[in-house]
Amino acid sequence: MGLTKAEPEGGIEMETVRFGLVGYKFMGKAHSNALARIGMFMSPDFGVERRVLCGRDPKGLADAVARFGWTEGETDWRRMVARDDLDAVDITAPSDAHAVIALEAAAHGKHLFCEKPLALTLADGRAMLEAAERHGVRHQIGFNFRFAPAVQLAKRLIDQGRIGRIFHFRGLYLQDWIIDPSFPRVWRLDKAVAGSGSHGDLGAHIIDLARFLVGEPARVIGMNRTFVTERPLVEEMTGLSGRAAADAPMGKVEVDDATLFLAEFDNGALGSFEATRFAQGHRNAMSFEINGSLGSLRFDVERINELQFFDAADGEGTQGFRTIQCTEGGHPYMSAWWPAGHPIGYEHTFVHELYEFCRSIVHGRPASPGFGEGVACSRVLEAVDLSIQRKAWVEVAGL
Ligand code: SOE
Repeated sequence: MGLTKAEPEGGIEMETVRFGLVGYKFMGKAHSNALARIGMFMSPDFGVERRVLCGRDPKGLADAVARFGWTEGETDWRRMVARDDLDAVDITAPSDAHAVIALEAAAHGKHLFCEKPLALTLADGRAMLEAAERHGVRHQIGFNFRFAPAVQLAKRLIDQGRIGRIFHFRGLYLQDWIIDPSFPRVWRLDKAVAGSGSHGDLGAHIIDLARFLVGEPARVIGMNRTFVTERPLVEEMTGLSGRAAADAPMGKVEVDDATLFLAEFDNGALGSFEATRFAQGHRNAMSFEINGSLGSLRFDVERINELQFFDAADGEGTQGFRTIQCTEGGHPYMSAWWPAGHPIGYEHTFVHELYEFCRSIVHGRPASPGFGEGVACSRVLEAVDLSIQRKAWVEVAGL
């Protein structure tokens, strides 16, 4: 699958990755912004083109095409993925559409980027991975927090052995946007569309970070709760907001509002995971702490530029968690942005992940994290669900 050769600019031929994007709400906006920033900040040896934006509502789509800088709008994703003037398809549609779009786009030889969770089921995720591999296309899943420089530093310190043998991983993803029972049943609360609630939407991120930084959860046991079991059916929704008519009919909520679980990792470390949308006061608080024999690390997305590091090698009287500002040129991606000390934010993690995805396409190498990481995450998600049903530990490897 060749890439277009843009018109030589000053005699330098650039390859251009031409994107189709499915979805223009919250994640579609984040991805549109990211694709627009790559050329300006990441100084790539390739171009990135926002060619076709796809969405169901013609009016909303036309507005998004204009505001997010896309060349065209398309209401039929099947027509879009069949186009021969696209190299990559980026899927930010609700989770129930991930597999069907990815399978068809792969069959048309399109490189694939897909938001998390990979699919509604482990089986669908496996089918997406198999199709991408069979059709020889690059594939990457949107675990964007891996691309925060502070998380990359945590990975580097762990790989260097700076915190030694790991005993604990503690992951939290706390939100509170649906604590009001009158908040309507948007797609993230509809089991048929989202598959799960906080578990797949938020838990997926902390599971992925645990796998990225600590190891493989080998066995898990969990519990969950749906605190509000019915909500007004939604008229119109966007991202995390929604509006329901005063006399809207009510619909059952069958997804989890909170899921907590324990894990034993393959390397003997212990893990605790909490994903909830009912943590009053926490709008989007994702954090983790890792404790080892030689030190500890703490990360909190609300302080996304910082990594807290406790180094047991520090002398008596000088020990304590130090705060490392990961805003200097030596930290991954930071030299692309601003001078030392100027912080970046949540949206920059999307720029970094999509930049790496484009590089994998242009340089012909596997993208990371690939769909295989999404499948591994889905195995943990499903093992936890099984453990809740069985009220017993479940071995992840068996799935
Ligand atoms: C909604 O809970 C959401 O947008 C998630 O879907 C994202 O993955 C997370 O980063 C922010 O919150």
